[in-house]
Amino acid sequence: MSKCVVVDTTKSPWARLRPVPVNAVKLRDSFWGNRIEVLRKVTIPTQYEELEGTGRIENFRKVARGDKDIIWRIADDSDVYKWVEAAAFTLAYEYDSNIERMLEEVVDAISSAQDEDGYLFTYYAYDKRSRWKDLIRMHELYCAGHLFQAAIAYYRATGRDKLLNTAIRLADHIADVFGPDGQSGAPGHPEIEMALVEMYRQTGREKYLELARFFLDQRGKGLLGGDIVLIDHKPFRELDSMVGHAVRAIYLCCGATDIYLETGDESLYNTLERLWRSMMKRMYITGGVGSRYHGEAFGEDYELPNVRAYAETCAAVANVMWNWRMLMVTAEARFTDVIETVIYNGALSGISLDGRHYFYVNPLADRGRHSRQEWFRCACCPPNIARLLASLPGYFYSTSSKGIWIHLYASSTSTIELNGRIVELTQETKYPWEGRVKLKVNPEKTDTFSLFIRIPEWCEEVKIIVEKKEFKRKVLPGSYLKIERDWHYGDTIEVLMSMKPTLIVSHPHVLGNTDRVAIKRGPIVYCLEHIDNPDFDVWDIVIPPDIQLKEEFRSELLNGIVVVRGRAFVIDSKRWENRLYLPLKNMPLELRKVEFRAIPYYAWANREPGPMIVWLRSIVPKNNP
Ligand code: FUB
Ligand code: ZN
Repeated sequence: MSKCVVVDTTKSPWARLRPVPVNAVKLRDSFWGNRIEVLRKVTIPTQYEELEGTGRIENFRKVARGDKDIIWRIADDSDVYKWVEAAAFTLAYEYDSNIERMLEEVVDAISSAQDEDGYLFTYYAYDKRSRWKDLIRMHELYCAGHLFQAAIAYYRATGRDKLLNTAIRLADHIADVFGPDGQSGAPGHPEIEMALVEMYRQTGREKYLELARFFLDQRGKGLLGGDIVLIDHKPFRELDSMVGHAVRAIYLCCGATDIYLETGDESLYNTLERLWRSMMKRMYITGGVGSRYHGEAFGEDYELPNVRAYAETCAAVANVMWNWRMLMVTAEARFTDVIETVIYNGALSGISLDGRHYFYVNPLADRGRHSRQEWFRCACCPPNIARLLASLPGYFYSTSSKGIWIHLYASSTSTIELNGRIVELTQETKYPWEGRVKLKVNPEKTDTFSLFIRIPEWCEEVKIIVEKKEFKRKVLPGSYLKIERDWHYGDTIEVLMSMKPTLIVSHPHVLGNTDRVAIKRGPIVYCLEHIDNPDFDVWDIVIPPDIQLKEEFRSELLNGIVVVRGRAFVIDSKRWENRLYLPLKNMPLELRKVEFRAIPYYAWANREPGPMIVWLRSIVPKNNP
């Protein structure tokens, strides 16, 4: 099997880090290991059934047969492509004949629908005159991008080039249509930019990189109506804040980062840095982004409503993809911190524990009406979270000429190629429930290199023991600690990260979180759900700031979680009776004492419906003037 990497920066001149393939990392833990098992056994097959059941795969076959009774939806092809990408990574990770069979069927269906000139988009299969005309609304270029990514993943996973040849024919067709000597225009929904760069990496054809750059530079000229939601109000390099449709904006940044990785265009990187800093003021504690329902868009700085949080699952997935690319450029841990936050919280909440129900939007407070669905009419999120989970093993490590970079923690065995030699690296840990990680380094033969160990930003105290001796250098949270030495077969390192429940407060301008705290333990954000706290309304809770939080691992609950418990108060909202407002002097002051239990946010809505809340009212400290 070839090296099934997610983003191939192996030869990218401006990449500090190189990828480690998905199939080089074997997760043996009960957190991600189980998730990937459920993905293989449940998610991939049930999504396949949905794609068949809703006619999305059949659409391709109908086009091949000349059957005009197809379903007209502008993004349906992309759902199939994202599923192919997810299934391909799943297959690369662990062989499964069922998945291989499904994949082959779907690949045949897709390829059979391609026109002689390379065009492929079922919506316009019979309407040649409309092709490439409505770039604002139509998803032709977006779907093409997803096809490219699917084809590359399938090729890297299986070595089979059928879909890659289909992708090449489509990419060539698009390159014939668009460009400085052809049609102008930019995709209403970015995606193709990063996919074209990956096509360039896969095939070596420079015209794909040029085309990606062309599409990026077409924005801001009013070709998409100058619409801010479509990020067409300014040229990319002049953007100073993250605005517009969140998935579109972040995919665009992924493409721009990919172009930077290949070209070193500083003006792009400066913009990306500005946009990333802006996004850090527009991101939920869960790593969710795109807070507005209207336009599925970013809000202003600190505009982060909790009940009406949009925070689409696709935007969380995109957030991981962009931060990964920024990490490849810089090797800076601030990007990995975001990745970790998103994968354990705002993205993971998008899929149920049973692997077959999904959230499209991810609120941070709810009255019990929001529930995961088996599918959606616009079904972008299910296959998107599937492709992220399927490729996750490829996010654990990177290499550079200096050594191996450890980004994420989970019990695992990995085989990593470093400067032409093999290093086997194992992790033993109960992460994310415990902060102790034991690393074993097994180089093929004794070798000098560095291990770059990520110390998460949430970790206030850390101790590192290398071969039973404490490592004395100062270790900063939110950084990579470099340990350079001669590594011998069997050398061990222990990373002891203190992990305790912590109360977090927001920037005061996040108005919805005024005088509220959230509970975080390690990378995991917590919430209160009614089912664990049946004696009171969880929206009524009041947390004393000096609360003693207790933690307890419960193997039988929600596939095994650490529950955080504590004693707090509740303010009785029933005392407002039917009124919305009360004079302050009439506000009920007597607070009832309660014991509460909090669970990880990602695991909410997996049992019976009921109110849920992340940001908990807290008592304002008394020492104010
Ligand atoms: O338009 C395709 C997808 O549907 C977008 O990426 C999502 O935000 C949803 O609008
Ligand atoms: Zn989505």
